[in-house]
Amino acid sequence: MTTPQLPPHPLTSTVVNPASTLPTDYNAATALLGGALAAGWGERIAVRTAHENWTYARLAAEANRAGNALRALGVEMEQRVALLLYDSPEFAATFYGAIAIGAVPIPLNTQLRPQDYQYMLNDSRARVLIAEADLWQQLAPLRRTLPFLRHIVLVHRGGEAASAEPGTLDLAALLHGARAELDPAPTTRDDAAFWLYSSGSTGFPKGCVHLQHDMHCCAELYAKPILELTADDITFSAAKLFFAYGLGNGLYFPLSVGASAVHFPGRVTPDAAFQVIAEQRPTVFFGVPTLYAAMLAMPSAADHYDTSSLRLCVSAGEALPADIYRRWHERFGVEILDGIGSTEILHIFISNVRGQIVPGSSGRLVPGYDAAIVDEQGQPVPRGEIGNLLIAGDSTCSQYWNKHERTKATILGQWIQTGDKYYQDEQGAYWYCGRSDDMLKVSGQWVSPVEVEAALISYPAVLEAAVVGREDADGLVKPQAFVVLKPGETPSDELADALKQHVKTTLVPHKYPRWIEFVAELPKTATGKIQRYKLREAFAVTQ
Ligand code: 3UK
Repeated sequence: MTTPQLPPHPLTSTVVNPASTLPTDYNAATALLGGALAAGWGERIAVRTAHENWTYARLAAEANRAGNALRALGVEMEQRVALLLYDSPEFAATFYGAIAIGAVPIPLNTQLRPQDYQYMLNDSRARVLIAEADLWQQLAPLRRTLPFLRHIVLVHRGGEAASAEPGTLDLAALLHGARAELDPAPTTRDDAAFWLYSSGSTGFPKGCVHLQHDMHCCAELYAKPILELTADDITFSAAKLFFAYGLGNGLYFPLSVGASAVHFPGRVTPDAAFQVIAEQRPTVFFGVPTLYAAMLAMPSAADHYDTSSLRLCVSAGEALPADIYRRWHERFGVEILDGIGSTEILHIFISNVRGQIVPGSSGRLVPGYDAAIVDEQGQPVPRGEIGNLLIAGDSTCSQYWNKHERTKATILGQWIQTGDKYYQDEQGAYWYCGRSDDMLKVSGQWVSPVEVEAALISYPAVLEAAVVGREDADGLVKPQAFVVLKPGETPSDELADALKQHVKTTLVPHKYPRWIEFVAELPKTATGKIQRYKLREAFAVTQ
């Protein structure tokens, strides 16, 4: 890969840096929760679930208890605390409690495999893992391979015996025994606050180190001006809190304006989404294109469920096809704002705005961020031409933990390479044109073709496999596999089904190839590298 030259940083008057107005001594947890109490929001509801409501006062007290409990376990400033939790008030309390003592929470995706957790726990050297008791079950056999972990703290839901797990502690008991007042750690606005892991095309996930000021930037630049979020709002995010997208939607956005967040611990199926909307009456709903398409596919949803509380919807994770936008608007009378964000930049930096939506586009630059579209040499391309999208903005992570080369290849001074191909039209809207790597976004989540190919090849009948993206009837990208069988093996629909099942169980379900085509051979370079672009062209599939 050639490293592009830095484009000149366009220091326009629209560029504001919210972090520069923060005091040097700054702690994101005390700023947000202490700030909420100082603003007189103590009795407002911060987090709603089907079973309970937590006020801001309760959340602040529980976060302090969590911070004190972690300190009592020996956790010090800068040490990592991994969270393997469902969306819940406990997630909020432990996330902010860890930040308050200067420790660094790392929310982990609850849908991964044991070996993924093993990597992230050892890469981060987390001292404490706070986990759902049912999720810990699958990790417990790996306990001996996690040398940095000193304590495992479990959240028992649904009345399992809290003492059932030897060698673990119980979060409820720890919180119960801890003081509700806390001396916050003397962090600065540029200290690490939390990490989020982001997966790549090859190699291991990368820990994006986010700083104390980053959440403040996203709330000031995006949530307040673009979403026009106020204390009257109730947010509901289908994307979970462990995703960068969900963390803003369901935690620090609502809390930064005195609003409420609905936390739903389960899988957000189209049915569940409608039910939560009808029961909890959120005003802003955050989804991904696949979910909007699936909700639209439920024939009489608009008649069965009351969606009248919604004033705004948001889509991110992958491009929202114009057709889905239009059908949703027609059916439910609410706009969907499509915007592009990333784990590295923490939240959305290019977005549509209310009343000026350009369906099918990602919208315009969020004021406070800068964008440049450059060629392979790093030179800006003329307006209307496709190039690599670079973004400058103060919510960008400081580094990938322990991955110096990857950090240097991605973060170029003020600019970060998004890995996305974009063009900007004459009116200023940005249009997504695919990735510059072979990565796919499926249901808003990463799929590495290399990983799916490896899973296919691990099936006895398979000799070789290549995976590319292909659009389904809704214009949403799903994996398609081209498979070469071993001599003597015969293609069949049953074998195709077996291969799909095999990928679903070897990897996580959303990664399985929706179409399997058996071929005699794969196009390759002289050095044996699969030419995925030829497969995309030959079979008229798009990224
Ligand atoms: C793609 C989009 C077209 C694009 C995310 C915070 O998705 C988020 O973070 P990830 O790190 O992925 C980032 C990549 O996903 N992408 C995201 N949104 C769009 N492509 N249109 C979109 N609207 O390739 C980007 O580089 O998982 C993180 C907040 C919002 C988010 N979507």
